[in-house]
Amino acid sequence: MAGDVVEIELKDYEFAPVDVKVKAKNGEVRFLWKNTSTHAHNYRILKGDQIVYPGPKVGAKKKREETLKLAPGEYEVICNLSDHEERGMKGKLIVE
Ligand SMILES: [Cu+2]
Repeated sequence: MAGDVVEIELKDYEFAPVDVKVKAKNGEVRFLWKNTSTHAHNYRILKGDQIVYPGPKVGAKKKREETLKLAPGEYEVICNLSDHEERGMKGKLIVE
């Protein structure tokens, strides 16, 4: 993915894009989450059973921008609010 900021839309009930591949800069990745839906969502980053980033709630129609330290590798991402993961809010994050 080109650009300095990884932009991810939070929708009812999916991430767009679902899967993200990004090159870290100095071990960091800058994210911008845009919740365009009418429910709160989050973007929790997991490595196996470990929570790498808890993913604070992003309220309906709100944005959140944050820079995260992420080691290269493959991560799972979910929205862990309510039953959103089962509804389809999950994807992959690959950091190079
Ligand atoms: Cu959600």
